Order: sequence, then C-alpha cells, then structure tokens
Amino acid sequence: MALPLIRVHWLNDSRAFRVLFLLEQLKLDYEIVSYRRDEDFRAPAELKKVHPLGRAPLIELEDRSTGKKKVLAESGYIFQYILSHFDTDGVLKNNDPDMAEKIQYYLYYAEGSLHPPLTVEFVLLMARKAPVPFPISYLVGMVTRKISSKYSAGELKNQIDYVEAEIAKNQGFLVGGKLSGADILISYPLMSVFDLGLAQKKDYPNISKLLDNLSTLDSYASAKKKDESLASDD
Ligand SMILES: N[C@@H](CCC(=O)N[C@@H](CS)C(=O)NCC(=O)O)C(=O)O
Repeated sequence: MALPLIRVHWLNDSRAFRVLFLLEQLKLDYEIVSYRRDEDFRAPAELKKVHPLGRAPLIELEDRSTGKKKVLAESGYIFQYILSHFDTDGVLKNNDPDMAEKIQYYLYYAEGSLHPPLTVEFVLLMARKAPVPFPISYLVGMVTRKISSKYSAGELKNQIDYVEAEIAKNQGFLVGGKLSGADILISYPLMSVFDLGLAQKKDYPNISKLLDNLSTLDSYASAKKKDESLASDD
C-alpha cells in the first residue's frame, strides 16, 4: 500500500528539526510547511489552525487515494508513529524485544523527564537577558538564580548524568549499541543543553561522542541544510 503524503509543520529553532532528521534517516519523501516564531519567540497563531495547541512539530498524513488527513502532535508520539508505520526496512528497528521496549521508554523520557528542567533553565536564561532597568534586573537575577540553584540546574544535571551513564553502558548509543529513533529524538535536548551553556561537552564525553557521530550522518546533514535554509528565508 502506498505511504501517505507526509507533511511536516516546521517552526524555526524548534524540535521540528529532529523530525526532519528522522525522516531523512528513513529516506522518506515529505513536504514542509514553514512557520516563524514571533518577537516573543512564540509560534504564530496559524499553527493553531493545524492543531489546537499550536506547537511544533506537527505532522499531517494525507491518504493519497482518499485525501483523508490525520494530524499527529507530540514528538514522542510522532516518532513512535513514524517508526512503527514507515520504517519498513527496519533501518532504526531493534529486533530484540527488550531493546525495542527500551527505545519506546526513551521516546517518553526525552519529553517527560529531560525536557522539563531544560525548559525551566531556558526560561530563566531568557528572563535574565530581558532588557529591564536596574534595580528590577538585579531582582530578576536574584530570583532566577535561586530557582535555578534550588531546582532546575541540579535536576538537569541529574538527567544528563543519567543519559551519560546509559550511553557509556550501551556502546555509544542509548539502546543496545545501535542507532535508534531514541538517539535522534534525544539529540535535540542534548544539543540544546550544550548550545545554551548549561553543561560543558568536556564533562560528558559519551554524550559528546554520540552527538558528534550523529552529526556525521548524511541524514543529519540533509536535515540541517533544510532547517537552515528555511530559517534564513524571509
Ligand atoms: N512536548 C511537545 C512540545 C512542543 C513544543 O513546545 N514545541 C515548541 C518548539 S520546540 C513550540 O512550539 N513553541 C512555540 C510556543 O511555545 O509558542 C513535543 O515534544 O512536541
């Protein structure tokens, strides 16, 4: 049966990148509809016409014969759907049932446990950079540093220490010494942690090596090229 038409609703500087990366790795054809963040770094209202929450990524699947459309939201669910329906050659599949379950676990883990403290740290960074006059800036700095030191910095470290140890136990990948959708999904928050200066690569050699290895893949290069070209469009 013909695969449906896959349409990715893409937003600049977002998790949508990893969906492009996944689709490229599976060598699937897809279309992209692009959206730009506004001056407050929020998604534009048009995205709510596709899904009521208006967050990216969103995937639209269109049946080629009936034209019937289905919209998928949530990165973990999008990955699970694409992997189970469209990885027909088993490129990212692990045939060991325990390993396959572990991959599923990480599809939940990335958004459910790793991303929350990362999001808090990101919001605190944005608050610290906001152009407000003294003494408000001083107070903002004091409050954000307190929240960070009491909760999010330590919790983020707890999460990335865990990921580092898991990769060390799994021969350079998250699961069973083999590239899976879990590595592609988790690459986005891990790269963000380093890009935002929330951890140093030198302290996480296994995560750094995984990210370096992922970035040498042709699929990563093609996704990056598309992502950057869309980001530079006016
Ligand atoms: N848990 C959701 C999170 C989606 C999400 O928050 N996406 C961000 C981009 S990375 C977004 O759309 N932000 C725009 C906004 O908050 O207005 C997922 O994994 O898909």
